[in-house]
Amino acid sequence: MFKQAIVRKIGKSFVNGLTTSDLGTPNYDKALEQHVAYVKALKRSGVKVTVLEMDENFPDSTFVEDTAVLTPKCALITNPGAESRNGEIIEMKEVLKDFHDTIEYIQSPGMLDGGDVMQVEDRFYVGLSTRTNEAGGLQFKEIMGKYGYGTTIIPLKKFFHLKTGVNYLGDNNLLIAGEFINHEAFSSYNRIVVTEEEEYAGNCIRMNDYVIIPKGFEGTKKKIEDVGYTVIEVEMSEFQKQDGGLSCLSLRF
Ligand code: CIR
Repeated sequence: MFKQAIVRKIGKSFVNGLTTSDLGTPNYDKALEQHVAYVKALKRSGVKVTVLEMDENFPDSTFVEDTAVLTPKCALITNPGAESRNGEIIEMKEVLKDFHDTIEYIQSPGMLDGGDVMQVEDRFYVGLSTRTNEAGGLQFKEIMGKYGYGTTIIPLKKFFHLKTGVNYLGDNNLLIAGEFINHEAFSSYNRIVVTEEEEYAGNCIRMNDYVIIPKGFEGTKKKIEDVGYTVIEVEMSEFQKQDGGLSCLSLRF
């Protein structure tokens, strides 16, 4: 059961953030509206949402998920692999002190983005990507091992982050796309397969009684509903332009 979420408002510099997509420049006002609707969806799922102020110095800082991994036992501050984003952890460290007494850190040369970390009950899956290196993955494994969590490390082939292509919905159900569909690490789960055309919808979040999904992906929506979940759709177009998935916009705990 999630009780809290942390998000960060979008600054005007958001439109100049990092991206590899060729979907064009985001519209700032539209992104603001979409962010408000995202927060509303989180609240509907029953969590208290802490909204941090925007930080114009960090265009990508609305993607708070990359800066931390939260568990009931500890909060872990990551070491984001993109240089322009690394400073985002400075403030996040202070924010998380209000929520957690036990704070752990990934340290250089280890690099790790929260988007590469998926939790399934007491196991983590950590993707090695352009943002998360092996040293970061191994540090993560050692730290979480102290708290009784297992870690499986998964080198990525194409996906940007691990959770770009695989997300746990609970009840042994994994929403899964692309290179992960036949990956042996995930073979024991009930796999809800996302087609290539709808790949962006591979990143959804289970929030208490709901699954929050990006709007406009009817096939994936139906598959999730068929398994028995109630879906809340949110427009994500302006975040997609900046390579941002739905999970990246919040820390949930
Ligand atoms: C970046 O390149 O870091 C941002 N433009 C997007 C981050 C997306 N985060 C995520 O998928 N967890």
